[in-house]
Amino acid sequence: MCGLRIDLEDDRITSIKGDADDPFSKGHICPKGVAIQDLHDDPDRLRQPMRRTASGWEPVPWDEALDEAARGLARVQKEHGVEAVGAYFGNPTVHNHGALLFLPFLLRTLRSKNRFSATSVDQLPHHVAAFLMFGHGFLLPIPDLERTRFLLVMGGNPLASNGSLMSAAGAGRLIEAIRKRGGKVVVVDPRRSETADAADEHLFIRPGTDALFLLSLLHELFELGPRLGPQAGFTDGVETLREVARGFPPDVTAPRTGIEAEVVRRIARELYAADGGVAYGRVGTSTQEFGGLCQWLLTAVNAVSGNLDRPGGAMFTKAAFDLVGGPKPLTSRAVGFGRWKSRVRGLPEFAGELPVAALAEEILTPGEKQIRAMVTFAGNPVLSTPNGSQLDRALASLSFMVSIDPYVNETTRHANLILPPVSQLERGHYDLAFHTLAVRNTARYSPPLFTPPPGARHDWQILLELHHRLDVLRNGRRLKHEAMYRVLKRIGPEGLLDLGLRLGPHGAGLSGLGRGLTFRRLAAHPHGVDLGPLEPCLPARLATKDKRIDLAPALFVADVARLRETLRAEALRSETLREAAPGATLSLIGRRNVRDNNSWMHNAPRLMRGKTRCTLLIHPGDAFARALLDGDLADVTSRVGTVRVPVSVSDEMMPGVVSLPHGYGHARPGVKLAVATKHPGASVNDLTDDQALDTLTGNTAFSGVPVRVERVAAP
Ligand SMILES: Nc1nc2c(c(=O)[nH]1)N[C@H]1C(S)=C(S)[C@@H](COP(=O)(O)OP(=O)(O)OC[C@H]3O[C@@H](n4cnc5c(=O)[nH]c(N)nc54)[C@H](O)[C@@H]3O)O[C@H]1N2
Ligand SMILES: Nc1nc2c(c(=O)[nH]1)N[C@H]1C(S)=C(S)[C@@H](COP(=O)(O)OP(=O)(O)OC[C@H]3O[C@@H](n4cnc5c(=O)[nH]c(N)nc54)[C@H](O)[C@@H]3O)O[C@H]1N2
Ligand SMILES: [Mo]
Repeated sequence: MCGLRIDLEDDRITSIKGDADDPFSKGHICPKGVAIQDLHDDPDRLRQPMRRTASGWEPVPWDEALDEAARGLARVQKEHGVEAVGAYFGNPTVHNHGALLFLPFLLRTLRSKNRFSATSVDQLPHHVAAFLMFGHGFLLPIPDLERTRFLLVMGGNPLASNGSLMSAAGAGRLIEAIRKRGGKVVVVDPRRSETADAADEHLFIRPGTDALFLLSLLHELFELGPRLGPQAGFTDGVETLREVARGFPPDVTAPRTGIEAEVVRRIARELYAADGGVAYGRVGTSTQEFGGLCQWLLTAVNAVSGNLDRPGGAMFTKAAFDLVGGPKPLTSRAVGFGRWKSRVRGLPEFAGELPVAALAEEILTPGEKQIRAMVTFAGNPVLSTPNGSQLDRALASLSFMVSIDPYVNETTRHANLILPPVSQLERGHYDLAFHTLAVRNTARYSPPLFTPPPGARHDWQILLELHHRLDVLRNGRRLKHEAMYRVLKRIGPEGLLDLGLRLGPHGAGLSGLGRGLTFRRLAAHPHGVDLGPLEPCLPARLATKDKRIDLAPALFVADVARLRETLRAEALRSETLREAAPGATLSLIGRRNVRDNNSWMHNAPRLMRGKTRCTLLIHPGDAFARALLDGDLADVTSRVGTVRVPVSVSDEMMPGVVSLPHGYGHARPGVKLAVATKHPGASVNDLTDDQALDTLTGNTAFSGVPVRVERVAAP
């Protein structure tokens, strides 16, 4: 989302800077933006399809590779049924408009219900809450960062992440601006993060207890008197919500959360009194045992304090390409929840996907509909999903696997075929997803910087070709399909982008006669166009059938009983989490650093200079109790495994809580990442538990894994 200004001499990049004329990012850039050139130049980046053989990888011509991939998948489906092929798509899919627009075609021809993505190790609870309350998984309320006067951040570290589900550029600058205009920023986090350091106030909270804190906040807001404003006329469930919150006064929750009752009351009063305030919760409040409840309650807090759909509060975007209200097939997949369940554990589907925590068992457990082949697209689930070692073993047992990815990494090393797309600088870029989640309405199309080498394929072309070949293998050549395929092949993602922009809320219409946006008009503004601040839009924008908001969806209200159990002294953890490793008295959480990007940019030399970042942060008291000094090696053990990492002793951690970043663990055999394997680190997901879930939504609970930490004696 940050505009880049890239200077070239001939075909050589001489500098990459933040684009000062970009209306969204205004010159901001982070180290990953500069490192984009390392990706393009990376000698380890695959430039042609590769086939795994007994004697190593060999290059394959494109047509042969695509035929072989389609035949392999079709064969498994013919022998074992459509569900025998599973699919996983990872995070970079949403940073790639070609992939987002063409992946649905492949998924539709695969016809398998065994679809998984990074959503269920990330923001699934946000989607479920938005779906149940507003009628569409993508109607996500976004903090109006530019105008708010009170920002409560829970489980997010925008100074490292640049803001997530509130895409911002230079989150530090925006947070500083809140304080400069007399506003206040409070961060609730088991770690005093970079964002906490930049805030007015930081409160430690025990991992996984945010829903209790939020219920107490609601309890206090109801004491102050709910204030729905214009929404009162189209909002249901306020009284039910009041009843639910009644059971959680701050005095009852304080001993569990670690946040004193008096502080909760004060925060409620401050939010209530602010002229535009917002409670915002991200990864830390969604990748936990009560992630669904957290996302519901965050929105409830904003609604009851009068801050939903109000400037300075939690608002909805009006993106130029509208993923919610636009025409099919340009809108996001049809949403629905729990229409089918995973085979082994019975976990619910959302928007056509199953929780990825169930992927390994779906491969490893014999039976009808067992997954025997996989397609992975832009994902590295071996490092990014819980109990990654188990998934590693599962992938090794498949009879066929195709990965669409530029690298041979921890996941793709198991593929029979790797189909690599062109580099990030060889394709155009429009932020289909992130414009929809941004703190300001803007639009920008960045043209490709370099022409791809002859014969290279874009992600969308690979997806379209696989779709077409599978379709032909299954159905033979059909005129209607053939015609569609030819049109798509010709217009590509830029053609679909043009349609979406024309038909969007700022569009010129199909005729193009209006003054609004078309692809050409947008492309004529390479810095991007400003479409203004977030604007109130309810009830018109609601996607519920009755155009009403449900503040107390029955599924969430019922799930509160599960939360209540955690208030009992003897049931501090759920059944699954309680069978921890013996002596596991510390609680493990994750973290992000501005120089990392999940698991896959560790091969960029620019990002890997300096000290190792894969360290276990531990409070001085907890270190003392284990005779650990800064820099010592420790073994960290959970129910599912042990990793060995250096410790960093720091009072930025809450006592009893330790933190390890995700995305490391590159020492696995066969990984072809020359730089990353020199800084391998350990994978936190060899500790996180595939059985620890938010059982309501199916999202993985990364936060609060019980672990034992022991010093490794010097040899
Ligand atoms: N413990 C713990 N685990 C976590 C998290 C956490 O906070 N803690 N965070 C979770 C979150 S939020 C997420 S989103 C997931 C991410 O999980 P994943 O999406 O599975 O993992 P990434 O590390 O993003 O891997 C991206 C892959 O895409 C490839 N790639 C990059 N660009 C492109 C492209 O343009 N086209 C194609 N075809 N491939 C490309 C890379 O080579 C890499 O293999 O991790 C999750 N895992
Ligand atoms: N530099 C960089 N930027 C990124 C990414 C990256 O890998 N690197 N990944 C991108 C992706 S895919 C995503 S989804 C976003 C995520 O964006 P953020 O949500 O901002 O991600 P984190 O920095 O992981 O922040 C999570 C915070 O939650 C805290 N936390 C952990 N457990 C709990 C808990 O139980 N309760 C509370 N209240 N807090 C808790 C952690 O200490 C941490 O400070 O970032 C995106 N941006
Ligand atoms: Mo993510």
